[in-house]
Amino acid sequence: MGRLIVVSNRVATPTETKGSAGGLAVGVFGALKDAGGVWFGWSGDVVSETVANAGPMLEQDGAVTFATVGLTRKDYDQYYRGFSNATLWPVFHYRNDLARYERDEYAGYRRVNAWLAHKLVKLLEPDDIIWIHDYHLIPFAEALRSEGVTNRIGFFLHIPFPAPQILLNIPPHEELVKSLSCYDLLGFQTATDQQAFHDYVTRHARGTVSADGIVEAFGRKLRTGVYRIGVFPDEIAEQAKRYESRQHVLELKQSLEGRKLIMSVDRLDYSKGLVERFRAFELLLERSPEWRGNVTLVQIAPPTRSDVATYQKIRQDLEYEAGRINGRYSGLDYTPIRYLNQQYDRWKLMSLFRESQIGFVTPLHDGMNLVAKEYVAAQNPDDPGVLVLSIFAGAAAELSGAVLVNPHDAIGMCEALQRALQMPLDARQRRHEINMAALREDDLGVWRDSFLRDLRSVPVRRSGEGGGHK
Ligand code: GDG
Repeated sequence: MGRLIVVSNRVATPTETKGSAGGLAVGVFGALKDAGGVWFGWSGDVVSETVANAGPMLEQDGAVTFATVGLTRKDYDQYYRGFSNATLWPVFHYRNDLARYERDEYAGYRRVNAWLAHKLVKLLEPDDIIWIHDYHLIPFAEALRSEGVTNRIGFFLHIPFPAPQILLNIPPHEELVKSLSCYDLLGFQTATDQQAFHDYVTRHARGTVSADGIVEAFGRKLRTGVYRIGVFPDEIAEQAKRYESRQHVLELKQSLEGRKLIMSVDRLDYSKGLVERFRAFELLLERSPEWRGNVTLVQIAPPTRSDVATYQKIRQDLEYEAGRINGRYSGLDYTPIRYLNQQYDRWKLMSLFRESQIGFVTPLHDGMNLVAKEYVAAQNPDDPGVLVLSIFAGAAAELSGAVLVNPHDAIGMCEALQRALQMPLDARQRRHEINMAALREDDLGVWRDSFLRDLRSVPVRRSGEGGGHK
């Protein structure tokens, strides 16, 4: 079995993969350790051209090499802050209104992909299989192919793939899909995302899709599949329980003075539906006076991409909403929304989930949403909380024990909260069991192993088949 090469925009550090890192780092690192290989990507640093060109920096940890490069300011602005996060991210999350398109940023995006691919080529061996992650790296395989690489290359998209009519908003949409066709295997979070890609291929690229998911487009043949990313539920359950008697949990309990707790955790991102969520909570206090003073919403939202203008705006909007609602409903000893703009330790978060009666997860669009899965896994099976989940999270297709809501329907979300707050124990336990069974069936190991198994089974290209489009 050949080595595994993982490429993602950011690379976890060896320490992060061992501590309480999030799902992806743990899942991917497990596979790397088993097969041996390289994890390649951006270090997260913005550096001078000389330093960038000197990379990659190599760090060895057992059979795994961490290979990272720095980006110059221009590359960072065009590839990361520009085309990835101000064009692809909003459009793929159906927020064309927040997207911009600049030709030079797109050129920078392709240039950085080609440059990164060129750096990786030197580290490759003939039997390696290559697994590329996410929207920052769509043209990566095309760049590798044009350097003559014939290894098997797979791509997993962590975010939604938009319906064709939405994708058309990005002027070079055809080039992007053509680039995707250079992979051997394309993985999506849900059947809806896979279908959207197939629809583009058949309606806009004169391609074909066979019943078993083989796509022919732009003179290439590739396979597509659905691989639902998951968590390791039993590990989360164990850690959440272990942390429940720690100081921070006791302090929180004491400060709640017997009030019910609703927990939300998201990166501070406009796709997560935070403003809509706050307004639904406000409606609960407005329409159900009996809950005033008796329920608290804790929203943890660590800032991300804070140098992208749309992220500064969502931060302001949310601060305004939290202030307004708290101004309206606070008492001398009661603050309805505790809004925390900071990062917390992973296991601490899981133990807070375990203390709460509701996990309120309401993205407007989300590839999967791991928080929803973590919330379920962290519950005490003897007295589980209820997950109130948006129908627009990929996780909604699996977690049929959740109370599903449409985040655009404030009254509907408010009614779901009322229902969840009053749900009897037997109904909560039934829902929890259904959700836990789904998490165990499709855990993080299944996601990783099934993708890699399918990628390994793709017929290998003959040399000469590597370059460009036929
Ligand atoms: C993308 C897709 C897809 C959050 N705050 C803290 C913290 N987190 C952790 C959560 C969770 C992770 O970050 C967030 O994952 P999500 O899946 O919810 O969302 P994205 O970051 O948007 O991830 C998404 C995912 O990729 C995987 O494919 O599901 O749809 O958008 O694990 O717990 N972790 C710590 N402190 C925090 O304050 N330690």
